[in-house]
Amino acid sequence: MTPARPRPTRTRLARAVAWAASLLLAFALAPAAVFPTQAKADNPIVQHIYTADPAPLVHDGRIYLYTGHDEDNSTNYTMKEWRVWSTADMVNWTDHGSPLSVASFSWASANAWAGQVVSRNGKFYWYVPTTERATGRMAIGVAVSDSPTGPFRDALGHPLVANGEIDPTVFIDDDGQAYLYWGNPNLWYVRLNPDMISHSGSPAKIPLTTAGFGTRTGDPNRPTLFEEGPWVYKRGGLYYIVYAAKCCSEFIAYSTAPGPTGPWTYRGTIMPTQGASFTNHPGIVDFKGTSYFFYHNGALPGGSGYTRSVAVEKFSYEPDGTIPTINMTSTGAPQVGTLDPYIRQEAETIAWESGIETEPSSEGGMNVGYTENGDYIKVKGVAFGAGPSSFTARVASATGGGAIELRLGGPNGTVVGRCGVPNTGGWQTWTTVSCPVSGLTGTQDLYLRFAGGSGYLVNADWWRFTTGAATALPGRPGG
Ligand code: FUB
Repeated sequence: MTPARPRPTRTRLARAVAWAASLLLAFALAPAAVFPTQAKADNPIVQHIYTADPAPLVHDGRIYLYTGHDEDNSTNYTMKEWRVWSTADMVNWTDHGSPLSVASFSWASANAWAGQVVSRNGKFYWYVPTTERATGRMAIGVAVSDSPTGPFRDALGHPLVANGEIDPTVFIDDDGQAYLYWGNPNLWYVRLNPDMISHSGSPAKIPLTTAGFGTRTGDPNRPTLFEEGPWVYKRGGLYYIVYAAKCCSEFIAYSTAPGPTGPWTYRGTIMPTQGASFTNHPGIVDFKGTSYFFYHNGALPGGSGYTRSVAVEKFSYEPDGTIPTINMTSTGAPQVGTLDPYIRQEAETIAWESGIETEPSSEGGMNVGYTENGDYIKVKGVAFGAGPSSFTARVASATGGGAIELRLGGPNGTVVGRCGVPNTGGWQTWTTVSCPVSGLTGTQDLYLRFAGGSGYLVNADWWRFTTGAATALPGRPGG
């Protein structure tokens, strides 16, 4: 019998109902491209929780993606924590969990909204908007860590700036001067000191002129298109500010300037109003020679303006620096390189999944859990080369009787290996199992499918393949 173990997030039933509802809605209302075809999709990037407000950071050969987390059934920005994901290849994303939450700030009471991480002097600074308990108004806090995946701690014990406005972005110019920008309905900036946790001078408003930020009609209080979510960077001597425009629904627009504080010139739309979320939120980086645009929509089952999902598209600047129109897709960005199956890969490194959840592992990092019969993880572009002979995984189970099936061609495709998982004595009591594999050559998408009876089956922390003989380890080869 499966011990009582409530799922941390969506239940299978809730997902199924939401999925059916979203399909009906998709056919009735929306462009098909926004709703993923599961076999081919790489967008949205994360499928096991709702994510919002993407903020990418390139560091040491990976993109670290910082997001918010819309709680299941959120109906008004129910957001308690921030999350971190990373990738080396744009399609297989590792879940690093939540190293920062509202509770990390003793002075905050709610609302883990749109932030950004920047790196300086070997440290990582996470600027976030959250509600200040004392005033009930939004303020900007800053947390710091020695690692891009945390843990992060409140750097100040009080807000960095507090004027009731949101959505910080930080840009460090070539001369070393850092700027913090934020705002809704205004657009503010202040110079940060080299310590990145204090500022010099007082916050100033960037003039929101129609020449700089376009013309909004129908709202005399907001004559320009600037709404929220600024993202500032510099490319080829030109300063860019990309932002959510108009409300609601929002689209993504941008302006450029010869300097970090302007004067700004409105340059038009990047991403038109699309998707099932009335907000959108931009983040742009260059990675391994390609430019990427991150955004959010409501493309997951049950998705909406309060249950959003982050996604990514590749793009190229025009020769004059213009950003082209970018549309939401379910295919996402192409893979850059391949995944190496002969080194340890985290089980929570996922291109696409069905049914799984993740949770903090007692051995560090995260593990995959709450797996039931038929749940699967797809890992894309795995470079097997001449082929492995065995598969090894770090697993735990409080029930036993489950197995990890290795399949090619799809979650129900050809079985190339099957590793049985015994009852290890608990969901966080880990052991290593190995089993022989055959027929794995070249570069292939790999499906790790959880199989067994009813109830939860297997927790998985990491896996790898080897080319030598399978090591005799606990577990039952062939399951
Ligand atoms: O996620 C909460 C808020 O919604 C963000 O701060 C805004 O940018 C909008 O995406």
